Amino acid sequence: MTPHPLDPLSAEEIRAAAAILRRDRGVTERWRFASIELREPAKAVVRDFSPGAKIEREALVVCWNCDDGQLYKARVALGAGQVLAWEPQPDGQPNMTVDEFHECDQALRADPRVVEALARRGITDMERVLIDTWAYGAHLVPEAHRGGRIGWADVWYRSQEGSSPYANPVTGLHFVVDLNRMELLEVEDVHRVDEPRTMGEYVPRLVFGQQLREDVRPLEITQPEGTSFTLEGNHLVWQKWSLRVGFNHREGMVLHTVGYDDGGRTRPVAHRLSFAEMVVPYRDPTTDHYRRTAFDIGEWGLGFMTTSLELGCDCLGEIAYLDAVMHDTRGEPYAIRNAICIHEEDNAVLWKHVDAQFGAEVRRQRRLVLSFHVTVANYEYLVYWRLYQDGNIECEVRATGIMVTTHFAPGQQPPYGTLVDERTYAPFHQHFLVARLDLDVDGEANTVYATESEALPVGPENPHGLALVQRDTALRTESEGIQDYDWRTQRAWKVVNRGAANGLGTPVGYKLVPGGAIPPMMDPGSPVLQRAQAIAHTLWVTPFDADERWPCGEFVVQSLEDRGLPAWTARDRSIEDTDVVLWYVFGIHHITRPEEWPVMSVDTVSFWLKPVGFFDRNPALDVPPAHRHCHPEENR
Ligand SMILES: [Cu+2]
Repeated sequence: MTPHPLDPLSAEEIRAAAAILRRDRGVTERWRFASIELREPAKAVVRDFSPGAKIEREALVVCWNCDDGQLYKARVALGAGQVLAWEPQPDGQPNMTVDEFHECDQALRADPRVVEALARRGITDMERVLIDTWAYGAHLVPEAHRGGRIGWADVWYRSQEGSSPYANPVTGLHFVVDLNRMELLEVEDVHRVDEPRTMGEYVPRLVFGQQLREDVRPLEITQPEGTSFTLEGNHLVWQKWSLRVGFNHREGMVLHTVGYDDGGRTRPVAHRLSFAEMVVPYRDPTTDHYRRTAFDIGEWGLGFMTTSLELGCDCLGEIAYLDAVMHDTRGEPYAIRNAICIHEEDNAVLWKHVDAQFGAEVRRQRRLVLSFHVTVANYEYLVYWRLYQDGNIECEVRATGIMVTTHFAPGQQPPYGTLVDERTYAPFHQHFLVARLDLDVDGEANTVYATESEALPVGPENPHGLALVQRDTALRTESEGIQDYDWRTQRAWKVVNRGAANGLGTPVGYKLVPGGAIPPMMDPGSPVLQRAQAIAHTLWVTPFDADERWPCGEFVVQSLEDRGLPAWTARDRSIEDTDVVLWYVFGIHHITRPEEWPVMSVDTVSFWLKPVGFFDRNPALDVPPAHRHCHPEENR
């Protein structure tokens, strides 16, 4: 079958991209492929594509030579078997890779200096040791190792077979590693704490004195006539919504060409929705944590970190799954089975009114959920995009997994975290997410407005002080597009097509309803903020540019400064009546709790995209009643 222009690269295409570079650019076994992904075609190509038509598929490849560290970006024409571009990136470090993570763990546990350091802590069973490698910010790489590809490592150990390594931090012991040579550079054995007696286990058989609840009866979801959506390849249609599902190593799942059928016409809402960066600064300056500033998307990649989903556990009901194809650093593809889950959910009531005379008219709310889960070492992120019958889109992220903890000596708890177990604290930290929202509201010519409420002062026109007006301010340039959340005015942002009016004569729009907005709370001089200036504001708006994808820069491993949003927007381009991209920054300000130990129940944040004058009235008037009782005889 000929692929759609937005279909992710197949295993054959990934293999071909690697082979062409090996053949034509001397990429040897001493190199690694950091990423191989589809080069998404221009919007016009997608718009004009007719099924079955022949298209030229291109791959974007990032690879590097481990001998000299030289990094290249390549563009490869897969059909023609040609390298179209081959550009050295002199001061960039590619993303961290799964292969390096595992090879580093292997190399370290085999190193006599590591064995000796652990033996000094009484740890001799190397099978129970887990070594997690983290990426550095450039300002923290030890002077002697500057310019290299350097990782630093945490050590954890399992107290018994099958137990949680994250229950037992080896406090004060870290390793500094050259990842290109896979060599241990430094053993940092800086401090040691007498082991407290903790309970960091969550697997039932290991939780002391645990008895599982016995009053939980089965809850089954059945759809006897099947689902109400169709999935053909990556094309999904559900009720009035249609879209294409994409996936890549860095953003994980991507939603393309999201449209809503309105009277037989598919009206575009969004060209592309995804997560473009995640920044997780730990707010603890002590020796075990001061380097902990994860860029989980730019460093590790949501796609590479995606885990397979299990029916009845991760998703309940009638499920359609999509697999994802990723690759290792030799350019060899592999599949992540059931990477994306697509299913319908009942979500209580959609709308209702009880008429005193004729009774209740009620509709159940149904939503279509597209989700994927990632595991980044100790933490998981669960991503849900939900489409609703009334034109709403909800984006929800759940954080779960195991918090990083540290032991401390009696009476000396640092103030940068919460006590969660005996002489054990979980450092405060933040999870900043940057959603990239390429909205096309009834076409590409869109303008973003800040929309705010203002209470008017008491006066002759407003004697009771009740008057409230809504102020819409067009954001005309990128500098005006840099916006912060404002609780006092209930600020939100509308993406408006000034050239398309609804039946009421007002321009059509979609509103970004902010949720989970958090301030960076960082000194402007903080090196972390320099690397991630994108998180300093709630919203950025840029004119679409296919090369502007990564808000903190393309290469964030060992970065010094943010080469993404602050650099692009410094040009202060016009963002009026143009193809705009919104970058929405939200997340979790994680003040840790004892209840989140030894495993953390999901912490949930979300934001919404809601039609605002996109339709002339409630578009969900036509949702049928679920049951005869929801719809009195008189109203039929
Ligand atoms: Cu957290």
